[in-house]
Amino acid sequence: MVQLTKARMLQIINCLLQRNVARDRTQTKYASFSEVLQLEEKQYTGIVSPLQELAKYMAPGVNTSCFHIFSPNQKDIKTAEAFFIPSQKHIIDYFISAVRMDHVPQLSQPEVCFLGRSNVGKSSLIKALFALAPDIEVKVSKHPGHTKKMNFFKVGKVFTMVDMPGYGYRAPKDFAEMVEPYLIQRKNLKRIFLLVDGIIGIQPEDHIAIEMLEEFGTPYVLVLTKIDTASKTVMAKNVIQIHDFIQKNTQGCFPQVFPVSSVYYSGIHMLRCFIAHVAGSFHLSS
Ligand SMILES: Nc1nc2c(ncn2[C@@H]2O[C@H](COP(=O)(O)OP(=O)(O)OP(=O)(O)O)[C@@H](O)[C@H]2O)c(=O)[nH]1
Ligand SMILES: [Mg+2]
Repeated sequence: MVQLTKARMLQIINCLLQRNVARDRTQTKYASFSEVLQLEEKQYTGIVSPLQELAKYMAPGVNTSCFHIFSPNQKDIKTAEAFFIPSQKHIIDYFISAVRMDHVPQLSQPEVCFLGRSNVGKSSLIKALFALAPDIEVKVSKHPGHTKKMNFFKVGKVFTMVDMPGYGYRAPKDFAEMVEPYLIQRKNLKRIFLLVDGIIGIQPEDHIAIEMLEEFGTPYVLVLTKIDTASKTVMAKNVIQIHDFIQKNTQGCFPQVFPVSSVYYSGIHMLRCFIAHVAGSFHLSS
């Protein structure tokens, strides 16, 4: 196991957990799972399992059973992380961009895609998931409507991840013509990750997207983004409301949400493990 110096440990803690320090995102450091394992329990939980961290801010008696549906152990998380580390034999790279389904080559490897309102944090999330492959360029912008095409990234021969253009404000005009055929026809699409802003919750445009996914029948999962921008109490309330919504109104949605911060990498190790799992890359040992 990698031994951390005290200075490096402090740097990780500062970068990942302090919300009140002036932020210089270019200097936020990613901590590998081996490094996170050496942090104190509270810090470990905050980074690896934001849901469990938020459970502490909920009233006694709130049903948190759906927080443990996907509950990998440390060995599983470590195994999943290895898929996101590039090597000569396991090349992780941008593959192709497409604006039409017929521009996308058929691939046999499983695929997952990231969908959501413009500016919700799709590209940032993919960039954070690829933190161990820093040569990959994933373009992020503070201006909504930045990603205009479906951008495919190959994770070796194991699976592919697709960054979608956003819907809603400043969406590409041909969003529906581009994205709907992909969602309906793509045979190797294993899971849709629908990103919802963790602070403002499910918006009217997201309800339309959820209705559409329910109709298409492809399994999907909600990822709550930007959790670093609100207090834990606000996030805890939102998580309860969203779980309640999923339980009452959806069939195809995974009953557990994945809260993430792409700035502080909270929830990223867990989400990698879920992606590798739904792509069929490995079986959980737990
Ligand atoms: N604080 C914080 N900001 C974030 C996070 N994720 C993304 N952002 C910011 O949100 C803005 C939009 O991020 P993008 O990743 O480009 O959003 P997108 O969903 O890909 O947007 P489109 O391509 O326009 O659909 C950028 O300014 C990001 O820095 C996060 O976890 N925390
Ligand atoms: Mg984008």
